[in-house]
Amino acid sequence: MEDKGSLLIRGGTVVTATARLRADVLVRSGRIDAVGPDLGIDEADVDRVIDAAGCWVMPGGIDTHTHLAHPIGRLGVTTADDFYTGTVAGAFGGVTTIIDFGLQEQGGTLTDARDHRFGVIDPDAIIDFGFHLIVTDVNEGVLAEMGDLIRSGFPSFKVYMTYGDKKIGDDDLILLLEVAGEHGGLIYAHCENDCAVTHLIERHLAEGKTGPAYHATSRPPAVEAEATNRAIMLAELAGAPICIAHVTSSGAARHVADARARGVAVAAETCPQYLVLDSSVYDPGAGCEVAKFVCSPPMREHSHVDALWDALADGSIQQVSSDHAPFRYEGQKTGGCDNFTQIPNGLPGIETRLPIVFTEGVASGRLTPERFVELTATAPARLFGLTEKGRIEPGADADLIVVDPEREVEITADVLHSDVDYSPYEGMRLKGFPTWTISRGDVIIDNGVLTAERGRGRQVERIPIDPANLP
Ligand code: DUC
Ligand code: ZN
Ligand code: ZN
Repeated sequence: MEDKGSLLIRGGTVVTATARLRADVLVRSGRIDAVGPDLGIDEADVDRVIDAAGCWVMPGGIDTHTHLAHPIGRLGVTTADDFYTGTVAGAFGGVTTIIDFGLQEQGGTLTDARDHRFGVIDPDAIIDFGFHLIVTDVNEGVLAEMGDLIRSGFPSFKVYMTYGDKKIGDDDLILLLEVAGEHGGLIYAHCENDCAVTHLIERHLAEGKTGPAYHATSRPPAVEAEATNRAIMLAELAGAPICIAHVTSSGAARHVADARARGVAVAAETCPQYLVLDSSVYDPGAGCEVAKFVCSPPMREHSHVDALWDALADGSIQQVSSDHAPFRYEGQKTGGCDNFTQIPNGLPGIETRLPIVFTEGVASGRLTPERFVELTATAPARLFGLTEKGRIEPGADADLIVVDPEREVEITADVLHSDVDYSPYEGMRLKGFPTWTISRGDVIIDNGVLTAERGRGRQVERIPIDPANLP
């Protein structure tokens, strides 16, 4: 692997969230040292030169929503990627930072959730990482811990408005929002109406509608739109910022856009699966194969797909993350062939996130290259308090990808690096995979070859969130 010395990336098109220019990038000691049209550096004076002619040089992707080595207690399964395979897959897909999760046990503290997670991540991660703390049990102790956690680099807290024993109610959500708002924290909310989901699941099962395809009809768009609006309203009431996780529907996107228009500090993300797949994946005729596409919220009818692209282009959704929650089809997803409630929810996607947004967004003309960078790197950094990442400027961490915009890859599970036996995107032809991925100046994917040492990833610095500074 490249050691920390100097690296010159010569002659590429540097794309940032605000500009595109032909420039060299000089990296020294893991940070960006200089960027300019012709830095006039003698190749003999640097340790390594990458010839980026014909390529785009962009900030490494920041994926703020991954579930690696994540236990789903109710079903007794854990996501199929650990922090090695998951971050390797990320690096091949141009990701240089992830923000994963630390789960509070019932009766446990958030500090324990944090400390437990370090031991799981540190030995394995090859890219930099942070994690959100998932609050499942709100009590006086938890509310008292939050200020110190926020000030010590853990400013974001995930909440589930549904999902069995992980769910919190509105009463607890208000308390969390108030405390987060007071100390510079950010609540990151999975929004689905739990009463409606529970009722619809029971009704489906009572009517014998148990196959995987019924997962989607048990969680229709109104379930998401209602909870999204409620979460935003509670945040407005508490005077706290909020980020809405994985927006999938036009109704939810409209609530976000309306709230932003009236000045509420709300941000939102969507994910690639909702941008290129639609509800046709839930074809009852496909039998158990449908389980490969079971995630929550589910994919929607095609009109919602168009609405999400519009929301990305017009700024009402600010970031694209993967919600990478990989499960193997054989042995994990197939556990629910006869009962959709037993299918672990989630799709693999850390490696294909940038290529999907690049291909379907930039190459197809829906997004500018600058907007691509904003959605996949610069905005996520700003939203979650990552001060050193997501931009190509002197002083920033040298987290970079070099992409040949014409190179196309046909997707199969075999060409990807996640520890799963399928891809939801089999057969798609995607551009936007990096030829080189650089993390803090180390070339970790070198012309398509993994060169990173296991465990080289570091915890990222994160600062409290200023609601006035949301993307
Ligand atoms: N949704 C999923 O489908 N998987 C992981 C968690 C989530 O919210
Ligand atoms: Zn979620
Ligand atoms: Zn998730």
